[in-house]
Amino acid sequence: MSRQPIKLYRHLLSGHCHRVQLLLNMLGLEHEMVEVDLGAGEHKQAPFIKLNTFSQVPVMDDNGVVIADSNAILVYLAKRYGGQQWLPEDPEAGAQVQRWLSAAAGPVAYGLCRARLVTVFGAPFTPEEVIEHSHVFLKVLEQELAHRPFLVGQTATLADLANYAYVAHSPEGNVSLEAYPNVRAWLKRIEALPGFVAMPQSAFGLLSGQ
Ligand SMILES: N[C@@H](CCC(=O)N[C@@H](CS)C(=O)NCC(=O)O)C(=O)O
Repeated sequence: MSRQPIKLYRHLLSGHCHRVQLLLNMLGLEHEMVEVDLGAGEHKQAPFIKLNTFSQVPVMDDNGVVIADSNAILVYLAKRYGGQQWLPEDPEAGAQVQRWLSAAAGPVAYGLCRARLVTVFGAPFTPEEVIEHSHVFLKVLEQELAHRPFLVGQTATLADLANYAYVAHSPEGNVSLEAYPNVRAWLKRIEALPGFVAMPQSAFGLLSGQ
């Protein structure tokens, strides 16, 4: 049977989905998007729950290999198609990448992601609280990036792709990047990588008046 393009079940404005799109593009893998209508609750219906019991996008289907969870998908794609660059086998470098995947699933999800969910999707989180969490994370990121161009050394890895979207789009959640020059320079370095594709900007938060 001939190979089909990799399917990515996603929402266009989801940073979790965008990180997978980035890697698919950067690896030059043929793929197609399947838009999931979160607003209409499509992810809570039986056909989608069969793909991901957690009822969340993204989900990837690579010719019958179905993987849910953005970071799990990144790991799968890097190991299957990416060689050493994106997820090094070296125990120390690999652990450093994992540290940043955990940051993307932890402080980024509970801070920057939620701050944007409040403004873009009307989610019921307390703005002051999630904005404060966001700045705690950004301060750490700013310090870490004072020492190297990418999160785990001289070249981009999954660590950078997993953290990119919610940092880049933080103004949409009323989180300014003004005080973080190293972070802004890092975003530009990622945007200059071959295969980079942007997530559409939403005119909310600090961008609403522009
Ligand atoms: N840990 C998951 C989180 C994914 C996630 O939060 N997806 C959101 C969109 S950004 C979603 O599907 N939300 C719908 C819901 O939770 O009801 C991952 O990394 O894929």
